[in-house]
Amino acid sequence: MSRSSDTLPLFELPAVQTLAPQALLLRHYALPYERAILTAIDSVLALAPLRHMRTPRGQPLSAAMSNCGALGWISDAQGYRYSPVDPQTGDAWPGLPEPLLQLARTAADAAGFAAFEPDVCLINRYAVGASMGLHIDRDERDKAAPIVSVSLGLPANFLFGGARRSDAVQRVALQHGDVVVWGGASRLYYHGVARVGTGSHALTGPYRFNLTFRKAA
Ligand code: MD3
Ligand code: FE
Repeated sequence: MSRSSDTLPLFELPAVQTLAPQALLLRHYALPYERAILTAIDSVLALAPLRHMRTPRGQPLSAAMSNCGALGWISDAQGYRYSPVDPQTGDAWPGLPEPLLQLARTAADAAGFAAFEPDVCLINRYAVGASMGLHIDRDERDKAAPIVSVSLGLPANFLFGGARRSDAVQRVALQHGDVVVWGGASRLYYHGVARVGTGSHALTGPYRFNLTFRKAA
């Protein structure tokens, strides 16, 4: 059967890309669940609104954040840490919605990390122009558990370095529905997000959302 080159691309990015040993990009993995995920995010944000946390030095973070799960990541004058309560309301963080939990477990499993049980989902919302500087996620007790990230809405260039701040950085375009599982050595690599470019997404408007599922306790 002949294949029409008007309608089909000659090359497609492979569905699974290895960014580093044990760092797997699952392209569009979350697409079938996009509406369920965004509905779950809305339900969380109704109880724990997005806010710009401040660094210990008092600078507001560029991305607005919230959390769901038994713990949530927070930053204030006291430092970076996980807290069982939302400091803004004094209440426990909203529970991790089942569709999000299932997505995180399934993606981790597909990347070779069986029995991933996250207790945190950090929600980052980037407006156009927002970014995240190079950093390492080191506030979690269990560094052997992977981190699962889900990108939604506007695309962004993800910056992925190495174990040292001076290591070369690769740029990876993360698109709506992309899931990345970060395990092994890559779990402790420097990473960040370049400024989000102008645009509007059909489901999220002028925003990029990123969910990171973590095992913090
Ligand atoms: C690689 N978020 O919340 S997700 C963060 O797009 C964070 O919002 C970015 O970095 C974002 O801490 C990047 C991809 C990601 C998340 C955690 C990682 C990559 C990672 C931890 C270790 C190595
Ligand atoms: Fe990070």
